Amino acid sequence: MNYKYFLLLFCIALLSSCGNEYDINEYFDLEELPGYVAFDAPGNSAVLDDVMVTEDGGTATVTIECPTGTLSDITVDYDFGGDAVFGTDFTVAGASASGGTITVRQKDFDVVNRSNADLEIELLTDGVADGTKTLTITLVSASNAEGALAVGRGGTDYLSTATVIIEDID
Ligand SMILES: [Ca+2]
Repeated sequence: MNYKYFLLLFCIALLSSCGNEYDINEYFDLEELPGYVAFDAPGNSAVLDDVMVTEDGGTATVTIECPTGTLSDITVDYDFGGDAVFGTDFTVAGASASGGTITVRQKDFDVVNRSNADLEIELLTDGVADGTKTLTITLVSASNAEGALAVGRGGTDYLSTATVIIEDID
């Protein structure tokens, strides 16, 4: 017998000992990351700067993202707040005075692979000197085919509200 034979036996014994007895859960506390949707802030900031626009500025855009990724499209409900009036100071396609719904599609990725959707706010001029108006958009709920997702970063209040300041031009 030569040593290669023993080496081979040794390797087989070693490999078979690896088997399925190794249970990763004994070594790591594995927990599924809770999914959430939140407004996208530049960089990794947890604070979203107010979006400053004038009433003749055309369109303001805020982005809603799902950094945790999603296996199916996410339906996101949002509410409007502030003293900006829907239909007078701004409008959003498909929305009503209280708010609306936007879909974060599973297949729409940005460069860092986060599913995201742009919410476009059309600004309206009114020909009236009515001062600066504030519009807040607050994420209320989100769900995909797998179930409910949290809103705000990691389910907190961070990045759950976007504020648009609409300056008067009259
Ligand atoms: Ca005005």
